[in-house]
Amino acid sequence: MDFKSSDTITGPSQEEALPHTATAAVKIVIVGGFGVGKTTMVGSVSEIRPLTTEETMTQAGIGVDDNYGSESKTATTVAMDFGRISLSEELVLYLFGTPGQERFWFLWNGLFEGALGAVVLIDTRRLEVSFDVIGRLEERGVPFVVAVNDFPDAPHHSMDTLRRALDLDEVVPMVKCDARQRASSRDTLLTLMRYLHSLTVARV
Ligand SMILES: Nc1nc2c(ncn2[C@@H]2O[C@H](COP(=O)(O)OP(=O)(O)OP(=O)(O)O)[C@@H](O)[C@H]2O)c(=O)[nH]1
Ligand SMILES: [Mg+2]
Repeated sequence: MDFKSSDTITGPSQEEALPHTATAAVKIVIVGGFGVGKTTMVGSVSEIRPLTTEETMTQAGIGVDDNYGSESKTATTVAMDFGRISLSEELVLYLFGTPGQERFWFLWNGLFEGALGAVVLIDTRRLEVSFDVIGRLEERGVPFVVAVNDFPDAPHHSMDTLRRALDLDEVVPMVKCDARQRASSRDTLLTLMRYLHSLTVARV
């Protein structure tokens, strides 16, 4: 069989190669209900071209899938998002975004496997879609931070009100976040890493 040079699998580009100084790799999951911005966050913050598994939302999903915001949203994640970010020369985070549509939630357990922590994205217009996600993380003992996405027509609530509505423990960090902005997504991940560190220190 002929093997054309164009078929050759090439390695990662210079920017995409893992820094040789990296000594610690951590798996983080980005979770939340349908359309809260998980794929957007992985894409905005990843230093490698993110892997996405988005499929077009069609009329076949009517009555089955959540179609909130479907006027502007045309695709939904059907398996996972994957990206990578180096937070320092030594520390690399591997990011896994979960699918938001309920019929793909069975994939969550696999995606949570081995995760050190999670970012829960919430949309204040639809807090109820976050309850299941938070419940599952608590069940599995995966520590998480809550990032409140600022959607244009979303009602404004204080962090205290949101904390009560979500029944969050007072130690769980809450931050505002614009998943479209790299700096904001990065700050959210730094908050998570600081929180994970504080939990480790508290345990010693
Ligand atoms: N205003 C605002 N819009 C956002 C933000 N994050 C995401 N969006 C928009 O919200 C829409 C949905 O974002 P996605 O990233 O596809 O959401 P998702 O959570 O991956 O959706 P599913 O995979 O279908 O559950 C997109 O049009 C984004 O541009 C944010 O922080 N602020
Ligand atoms: Mg998605």
